[in-house]
Amino acid sequence: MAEPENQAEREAYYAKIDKTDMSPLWTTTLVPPKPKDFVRSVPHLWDFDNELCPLLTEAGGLITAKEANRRVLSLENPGLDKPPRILESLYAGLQMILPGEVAPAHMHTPSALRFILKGKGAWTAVSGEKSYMEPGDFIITPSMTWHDHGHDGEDPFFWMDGLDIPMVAAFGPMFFEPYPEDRAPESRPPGDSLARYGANMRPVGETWDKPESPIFSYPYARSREALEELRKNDEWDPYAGIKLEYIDPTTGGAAMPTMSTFLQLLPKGFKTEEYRTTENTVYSPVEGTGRVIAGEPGEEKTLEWKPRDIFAIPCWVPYRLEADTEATLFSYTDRTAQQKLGLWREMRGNA
Ligand code: 1HN
Repeated sequence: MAEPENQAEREAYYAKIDKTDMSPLWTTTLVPPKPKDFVRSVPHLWDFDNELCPLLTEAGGLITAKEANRRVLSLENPGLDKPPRILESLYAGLQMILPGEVAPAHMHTPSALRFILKGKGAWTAVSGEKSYMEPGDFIITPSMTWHDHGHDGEDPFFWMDGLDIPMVAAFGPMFFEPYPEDRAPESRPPGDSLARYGANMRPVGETWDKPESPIFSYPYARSREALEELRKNDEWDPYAGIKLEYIDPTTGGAAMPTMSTFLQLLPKGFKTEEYRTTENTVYSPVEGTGRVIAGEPGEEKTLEWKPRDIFAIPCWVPYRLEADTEATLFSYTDRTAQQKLGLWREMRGNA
């Protein structure tokens, strides 16, 4: 492009405006044409057996859960700066609690989910209801609900924490409150919420008007059984295998207002067709091994996965999943938030 004849004047103007609290829109690209010109996070995998577990186990010898408040390693996407985020809109961490420890009660505005990876005998209490956690269970800790964790078992216990911290941070309403004691009082017996709302029924005379599901623990055994039943007569979706979403039974929508969660089954040897979505997606395989091939044509990355690994697929990055053995994968995304804001899109294949 030819230099304008008033170039020197323009530069003097830019130097002047640079000293103010303004900037010219025409010299910046605030709204590029495609997510790939804007999204900085990259597809990435954290290996549980070789990386996450040994490093968090080491932290177990250095600091107690109580002293740390939460003994968590935050997963930092290599494409993003601090504060730690696994993807633009999502936080992920790996937490470990040791036998006899307590992670003291607190609450905060970010919504949290836990996906249980390994161990036996640990429990969490949410809104006064205690629940023992099993590998594969999906548990929610809604915004501003008291929660504490403990461990009556014998071996280290691990889970993945998924939070909407970057979304809350974008708006500003970040609040955190510790409970004055280690444990918040138990006000309901274990199993209460699942009995009230988890049997395709609801208590007559009770209304539920909160923006999250009244069920806070979704046991793996039930979700896995549903997938097993469906494989008998359902078609395999070429883009997802058989995939179910965890829902709030009072609305049919996502279990939490900002994050959507899923469990999917891929049979041995299954290869999904290429798919992309604006959703930021975090996967954790539960059963089986395979790989994900993610990236724009010519820039694809192959990430090999196995149970308890955690991998992240950014907004609008095309990807395919391959299962070497029968596999189940848990995932959480910002789909429901994007849908509420009218932003969500998907693309199956190239159309
Ligand atoms: C938190 O409160 C928990 O309650 C886990 O277990 C991870 C990461 C960032 C901020 C708060 C928990 C967290 C967290």
